[in-house]
Amino acid sequence: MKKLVSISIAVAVLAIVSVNQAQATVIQPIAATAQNVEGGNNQAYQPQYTIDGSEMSPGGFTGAWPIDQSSGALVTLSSTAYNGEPWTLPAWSGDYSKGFDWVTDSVSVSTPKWIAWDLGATYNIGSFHLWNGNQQGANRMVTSAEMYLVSSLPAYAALLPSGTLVWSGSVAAATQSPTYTGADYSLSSPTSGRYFLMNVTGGSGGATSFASISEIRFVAAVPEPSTLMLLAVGGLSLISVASRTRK
Ligand SMILES: [Ca+2]
Repeated sequence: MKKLVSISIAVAVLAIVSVNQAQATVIQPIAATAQNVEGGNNQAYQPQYTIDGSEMSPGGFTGAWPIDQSSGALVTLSSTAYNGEPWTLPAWSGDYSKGFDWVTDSVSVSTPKWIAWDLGATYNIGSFHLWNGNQQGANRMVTSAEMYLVSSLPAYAALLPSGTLVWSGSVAAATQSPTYTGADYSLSSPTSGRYFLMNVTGGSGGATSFASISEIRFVAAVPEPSTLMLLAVGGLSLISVASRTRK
């Protein structure tokens, strides 16, 4: 009986530890492409600026971002120079080859406005965290979009590829302040895949303006806490039964 009690305690402790460690894994995509880029593929508005930590602070991208290593939570992300074009920043010294965000061509054109990301490996994705355009002005944000699971990273200017719709909805506006932290968006259900594509369906400037995205990260689905809790409860019940039997 003593052995059973020890095993039960071990199971319960393990389960409780697992619950505490079930933190989300944040995935930084390794590559991005887009259907179009403002200004006929302007190099300052390229899709890769949604995955490189550009426009993020404090102190710029340090490598530890966006996860707070002690708490496992997304840290506060913000613009180091919101509401300013990249070349107005001293850090960029007029280097037009560097930017902070992806900017679509006019949303009025009939071709789809998509941006796609390669996560580098297959993950079971539960949600994504998106920072809407935070520096291009109130009329340059995404207001609605769809997210698709696709089989590969499409080439620049390709038409909307076939894929599985995994999310669609409104996209919250950026605050255009240095404390802007973006927002979480949960997929309809956890989706295993490597390539995800966002089709922009609406912009804050209406049909004649552009829309922009500052940054994105994908978040892996975590094991159902209920399953782990059941394990823990099961273990504790065994302990309870065992101690009662001993009396
Ligand atoms: Ca960026």
